Amino acid sequence: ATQDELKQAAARAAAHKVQSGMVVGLGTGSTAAFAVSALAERMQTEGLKLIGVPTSVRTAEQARSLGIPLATLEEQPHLDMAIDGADEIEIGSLNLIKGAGGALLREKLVEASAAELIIIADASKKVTQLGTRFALPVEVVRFGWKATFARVEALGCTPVLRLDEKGDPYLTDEQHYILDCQFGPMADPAKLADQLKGTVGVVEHGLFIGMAKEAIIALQDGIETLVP
Ligand code: DER
Repeated sequence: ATQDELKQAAARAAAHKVQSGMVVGLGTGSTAAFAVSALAERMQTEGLKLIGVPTSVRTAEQARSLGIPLATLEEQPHLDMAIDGADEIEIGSLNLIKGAGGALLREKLVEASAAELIIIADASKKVTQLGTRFALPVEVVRFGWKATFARVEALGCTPVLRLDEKGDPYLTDEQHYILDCQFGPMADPAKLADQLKGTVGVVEHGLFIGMAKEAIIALQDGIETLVP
C-alpha cells in the first residue's frame, strides 16, 4: 500500500470510533484530513450525526466544504474525542511530537478539551525516543522573537525560523512565529516541555506529553493500536 493508503486506513479506523451525537476535535495535516473525509462519508452513508471543532483554518475549510457542522471551542468546551496526526509517536509512552503542519497551538487547545485523543499515523511516525526524526516546533510571539530565539537555543538546540513559500516568516492561525528546534534524541521530554513553557516569549510547543489515549498505526499488513 502507498503511504496515502496507509494514512487513509488509519484515518478510517479512527473515524469508525465516532458515535452519533459526538463532538469531535478535527486535527490538522494530511492524515487528519483523511479522517475528516471519512467522517463526512459516514454522515452521507450512515446518517452519522456529529459536531466538529476544527484545529486550524484549513481544517475548518475542508470540513465546511464537506458539510460537517462546526462549532468553536467556546461553544463546545467538552469534546468527546479528538482525532489527529503526529510527526513522532514514542512507543511505550505515546508522547508525541506534533506541529509540522504549523497548527500545534490550536491542536493542543482543542485536544486538551477532549475526553480522548486518538492519534492516527502510518508506521513511519513510530520512534523509540522523541527527537529522533523531527525538529521540535516551538511557537513564539513575534514581538522580541530574536531574544526568545536565543533563550530557546540556550535550552540546548538549534532553532530555525520557519519560513513560508514566499520566504517570509510563517505565520500561524494565531499570528505567531514557529521555531523548528533540533534537540536531538530526548532523554526527558516532559522536563523539556516544562522548560519551554517556562521560557519568556514561548507560547506553546509540539511536545504532547501524556495526551494521547491511543495511536492507530497502519502497517502494510493491517492496523495496530498502541496504548500508553
Ligand atoms: O502538524 C501537525 O501536528 C500534524 O498533525 C502533523 O504532525 C502530522 O501531519 P501528517 O499527518 O501530514 O504527517
